[in-house]
Amino acid sequence: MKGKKVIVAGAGRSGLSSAGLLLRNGANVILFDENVNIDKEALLKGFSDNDNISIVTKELSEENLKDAFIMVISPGIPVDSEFVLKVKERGIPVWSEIELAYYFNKGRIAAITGTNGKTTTTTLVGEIFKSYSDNSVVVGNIGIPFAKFADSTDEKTLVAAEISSFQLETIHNFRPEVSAILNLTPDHLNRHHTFENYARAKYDITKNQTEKDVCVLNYDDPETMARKDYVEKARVVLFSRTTVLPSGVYVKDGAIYVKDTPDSEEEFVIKLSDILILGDHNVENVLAAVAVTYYMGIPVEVIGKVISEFKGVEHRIEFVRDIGGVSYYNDSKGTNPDAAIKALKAMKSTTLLIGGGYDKGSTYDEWVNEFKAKVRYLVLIGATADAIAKCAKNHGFNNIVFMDTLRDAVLFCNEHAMPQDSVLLSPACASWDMFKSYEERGELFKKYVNELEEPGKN
Ligand code: UMA
Repeated sequence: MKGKKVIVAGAGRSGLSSAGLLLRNGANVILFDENVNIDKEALLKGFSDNDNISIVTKELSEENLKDAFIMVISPGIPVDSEFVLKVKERGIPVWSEIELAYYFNKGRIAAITGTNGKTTTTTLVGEIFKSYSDNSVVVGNIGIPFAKFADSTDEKTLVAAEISSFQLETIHNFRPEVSAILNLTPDHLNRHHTFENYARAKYDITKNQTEKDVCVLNYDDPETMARKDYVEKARVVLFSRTTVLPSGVYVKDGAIYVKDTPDSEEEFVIKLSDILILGDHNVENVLAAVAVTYYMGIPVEVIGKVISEFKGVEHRIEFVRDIGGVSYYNDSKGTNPDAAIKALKAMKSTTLLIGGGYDKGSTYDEWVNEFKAKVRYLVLIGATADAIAKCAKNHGFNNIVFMDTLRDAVLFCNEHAMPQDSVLLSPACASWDMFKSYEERGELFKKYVNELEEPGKN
């Protein structure tokens, strides 16, 4: 990259880390963002005076494109945006940030994708790596760009990478040693247009893997299994919560076992009763993490011990507070109907559900079907509020209220919840209509909940 002109598109987390990585390695960077309101000066301050970087907004000029070596795009930028197509027409290769990071990476990569459970599984894999080695990183869609650390890895670095479909659309050589596809349900259809395109993008995580590599798949997920032949060369390893497999990772008599081949001895990993994170979907996440780390060479004793101490991740069915017998849960990471169904199922009592947000083109019927006797009120916010309300009414659910802000939604729930109820923020939608990210939405929810007064206190 030394002396090369590289366009980095998107001045968010991914783009800033890409620019930093490129500058450290001698490239001349044009940081481009379509948003004319970004604060160029503040962004430039993040780089040193002698860095070879300029910032361009709105659109790329002919001069900008001239002699560009590659363009690195942030995951939030659709590959069919006008400027991306223009760049491609010029013959300028378009790389995802993950591809750029891979170019500089020397470490051993375990890459995890799937519709749901990615963050929990990647975090657990990262914890297992950390316990085994003092040379490991957790990166990717989880919020820490791979580009930030790629050039400080060495041959021994264990990399736990959460990878999204957006990031996979523009990989070229990215090749994890172990990949995992946890499950596939419709998500991001406004971006990928069809479920098949989305599933293909996920399976692209395996496209450069060789016979030496492993791809971990969920035996219990029909959409994933229906496409297992998309894996061209990697060895497929299955995990199952419901079936004792001839080989792979599975549950038997209330415990998790791993068995390398049908002829090998089965190895005990952990009893289900020793797992702290709740719900069947979390058992699946644990099984996936066992498979990934086992095939990265981590001893089962280490894997079992770390799982027994793992308490889960922020914004995913996260208990916030009990107020007068009402339990508040933050599931801001429930950004699609499938994730939101899992969170609702995990609630043990009648629930006041806060939902709605950015419109990704999802359908809500399956989610709404779960409301039945469980949801006391559906409190809707955001761009999808009307569509969700319409869908709920079609399914005979009418206890719906609309609120302008998340704070108002929390206040409504506080006023209307009865002792023993749960209040759950699990929007089934992305956050981008009202918030910067699901993290911001979750942090604000927790802030508003923590500001509520205990009953009887005036
Ligand atoms: N921009 C444009 N044109 C566009 C779209 C965006 O110029 O068409 C600009 C915006 O003005 C903004 C920048 O691009 O300045 C934002 O880029 P981005 O949306 O890629 O956001 P980042 O901050 O770089 O965060 C990205 C991921 N975001 C998305 O995939 C939307 C983060 O995943 C990821 O954690 C981060 O890189 C680090 O790798 C978030 C996410 O929501 C958590 N992911 C989706 C999900 O999990 O469902 C896929």
